[in-house]
Amino acid sequence: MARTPGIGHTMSPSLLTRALRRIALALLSLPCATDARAEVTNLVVNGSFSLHPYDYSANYYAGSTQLTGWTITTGSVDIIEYGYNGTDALDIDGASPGAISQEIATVIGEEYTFSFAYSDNPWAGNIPSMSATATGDSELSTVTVTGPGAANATDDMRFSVYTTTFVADSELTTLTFTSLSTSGSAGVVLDDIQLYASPVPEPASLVLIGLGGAALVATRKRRLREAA
Ligand SMILES: [Ca+2]
Ligand SMILES: [Ca+2]
Repeated sequence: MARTPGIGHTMSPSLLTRALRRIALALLSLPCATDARAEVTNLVVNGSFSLHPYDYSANYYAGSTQLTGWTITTGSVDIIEYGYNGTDALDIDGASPGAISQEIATVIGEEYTFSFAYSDNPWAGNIPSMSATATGDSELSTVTVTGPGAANATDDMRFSVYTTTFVADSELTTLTFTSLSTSGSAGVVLDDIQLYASPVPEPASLVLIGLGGAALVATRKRRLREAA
């Protein structure tokens, strides 16, 4: 029966150890390999709308400071209980079409991943839409999303997730969500807004770092044995 060639048949253990050690040292010398993981924090305050006054019958109007983290810039918004993550999500049409924004500290030249979940208010009689923009010194990202219309229900909200990346060009980036409804009180429903520094290290890189680290330990142990 033919033997399946393995690593041990093609490379001596000491050569393998040296090769792994070189990979480990190269990976460990990359400044972003560990720093990026430490920075994977959602920079958006109250992106899941769990911090609100818990008054489901209220509409929050432009100028209100009741929606923690967010500025209501036009019209009004309200919270509904059919969220993507947790109970709560934002209806961008409160008693009338509204808009919200949040300013976030960013690092010029750094890439960010921006994402959010969206559906629409199941009582909407039309198919509402909303724009989402990220703006620094220039417009970094803009998209128009449209709810599923009559396809969804309170027990089946049919959320979609939009994700994009951009490179910050200012120390402050503003995320803005604006209803494109012309009237009405049932609009796009928004939840789970995230902005975080990217890229996240690939799992394969982490495995290699682990493998390289193991090789370093093995080398040190062998040296100790040889010295004894
Ligand atoms: Ca939520
Ligand atoms: Ca509403």
